[in-house]
Amino acid sequence: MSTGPSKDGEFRSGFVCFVGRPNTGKSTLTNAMVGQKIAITSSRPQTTRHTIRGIVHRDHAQLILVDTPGLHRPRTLLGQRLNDLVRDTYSEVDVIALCIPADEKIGPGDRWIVQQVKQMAPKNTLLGVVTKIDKVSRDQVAHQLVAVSELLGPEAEVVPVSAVKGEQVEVLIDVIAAQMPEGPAFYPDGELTDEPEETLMAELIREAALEGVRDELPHSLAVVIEEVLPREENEEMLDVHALLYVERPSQKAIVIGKGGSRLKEVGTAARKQIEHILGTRIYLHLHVKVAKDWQRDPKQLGKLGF
Ligand SMILES: Nc1nc2c(ncn2[C@@H]2O[C@H](COP(=O)(O)OP(=O)(O)OP(=O)(O)O)[C@@H](O)[C@H]2O)c(=O)[nH]1
Ligand SMILES: [Mg+2]
Repeated sequence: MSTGPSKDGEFRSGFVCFVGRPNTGKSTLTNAMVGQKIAITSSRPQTTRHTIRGIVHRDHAQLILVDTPGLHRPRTLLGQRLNDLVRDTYSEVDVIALCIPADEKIGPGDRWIVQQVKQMAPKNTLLGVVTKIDKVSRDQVAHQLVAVSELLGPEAEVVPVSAVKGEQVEVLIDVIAAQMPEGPAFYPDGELTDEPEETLMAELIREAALEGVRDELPHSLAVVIEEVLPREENEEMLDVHALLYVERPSQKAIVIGKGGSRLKEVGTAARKQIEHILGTRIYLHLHVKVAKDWQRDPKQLGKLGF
């Protein structure tokens, strides 16, 4: 039996899924709770494209966080597949945490998500999370707490957090832990995610490539790791070959930049992050390819893993 702050002294473990509109801070919060970057984030909506599991270890509990793509009315086949993916995860979790930023009015998008959650997962515990509280005044936070509480109904708890400032993150962990069933840990101590290394690498490259690009280009970007090979002359060092897919030749030009300058910056930024996570030095080879309208093409989506 574990000695922790839970009232009954029992170890608790389970799954919590973060849902919400795009750009509401789900992935940033996941990273803050795990204590390491396992999910990429950006100021562009729809950054996350697959469910990512992060693991939070405490004396009295283990939480498996499931970060999901932002939910929205789909415009492309990709959008539709992402929504389906989020709905599929409802059935696998104990708690569904709806993220709503403190600095944005509750809108039809949020109401639509609540309706979906209540319909698809009527038995799950629903929790409200007011994110980004560092962006507004205390009064505004209080106001948003009331609004979210009204949206979810009286039985749901609502917790305010700032993932960027680390405020209330531990409180949120305790609140979620208290709602988990008693049970043993699912993952060994120290394991922070079940993301394969290749996926992490591809995501960190995509994050670096998203930086500073505008309009529709973020949605058109996909990254695939083609090959990872140890260097012949130095086995400690890895050669990583990655392909960046875009949808149009004009986008290819933007990603590469004048004389390859942008792609070089992307490579440098991504390499540093990847080396930090893997603890290995790498040589990153980036190539850009056009896959016309891949977001709408079932065959291409399959090839890219959607
Ligand atoms: N000031 C502030 N900004 C935040 C906070 N949390 C997230 N952000 C910012 O909000 C933006 C979106 O964050 P993400 O974590 O990528 O949002 P998401 O909900 O995962 O987005 P999708 O994956 O697209 O659904 C980024 O620019 C973050 O830096 C916070 O606590 N405070
Ligand atoms: Mg995300």
